Amino acid sequence: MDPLDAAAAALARARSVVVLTGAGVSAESGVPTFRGPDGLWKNHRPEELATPQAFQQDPALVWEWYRWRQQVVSGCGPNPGHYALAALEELIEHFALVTQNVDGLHRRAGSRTVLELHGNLFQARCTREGTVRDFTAGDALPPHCECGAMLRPHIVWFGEPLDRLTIEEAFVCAQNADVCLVAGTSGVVAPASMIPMHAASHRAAVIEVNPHDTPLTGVARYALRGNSGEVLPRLVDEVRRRR
Ligand code: BV8
Repeated sequence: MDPLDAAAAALARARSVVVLTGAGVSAESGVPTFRGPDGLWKNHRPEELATPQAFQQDPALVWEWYRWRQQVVSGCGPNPGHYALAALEELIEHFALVTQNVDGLHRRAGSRTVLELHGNLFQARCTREGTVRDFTAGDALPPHCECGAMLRPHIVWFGEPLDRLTIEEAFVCAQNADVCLVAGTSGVVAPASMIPMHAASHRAAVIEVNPHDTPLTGVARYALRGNSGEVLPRLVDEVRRRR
């Protein structure tokens, strides 16, 4: 059986599905990935920008990078891959979409149960009170909270822990999943990359959607090689046909 048909059959039988997405799902929306040929990190090393130390050292530089990323993402919209995942959620009894992406495109495409492991580009957090608010960076960088303390991007940087409740919920979903659908991630960042392993170790069938092999390909029962904007709509159409 064609791997996509077999993967669709597994999804059609599933009562519980967990999805893990990475930057590749937003690539066809025009949002640069992190580690691809035109990746975000190409111009900057992660240590320069996505760490608490970088923010401590030069908060204005870090905010300039995030303001640029906010501007890039504001000019982008969900692509057919995002919409396919929102449609899949309506077909599955227990469904959770766990994303490493901070661009907010899954919710804009209509996905409802979205766990944002690494935060959200359009939110900021007070460095003193910890309060989180929707925030679009303007000219005055770094921005400050009403309390006078500096605001930081509400993003999980390297070396920082993820929100405990969010990552715990993601692992519970993985533990209970019949199928784990992984799309658009290089699988190099932990603990997100451990979610498909956790699902597989609790009997889930793993489906990987990516143009290339990744460190997660080893746990995938079905490896669907291609762009998520093309593969995911075909996959969900097949699931719908079998339902
Ligand atoms: C933590 C925020 C603990 C920034 C990000 C050594 C070994 C293992 C782990 C570690 C280690 N040393 C340190 C660690 C831990 C570290 C880590 O994993 N490092 C890696 C780099 C080795 N992790 C952490 O630090 C995490 N925290 O562990 O805390 C702790 C506990 C208690 C107390 C203190 C600490 C925090 C991780 C979060 C880091 N923040 N982003 C920002 O976004 O501004 S990670 C960053 O990478 C992004 O969030 C991104 O989402 C994430 C993963 O990248 P991908 O999404 O996979 O994107 P990438 O470009 O890499 O790949 C794209 C893929 O898409 C490719 O495969 C490509 O083929 C594919 N693709 C391209 N086009 C398409 C496509 N697929 C489909 N369709 C297409 N069209």
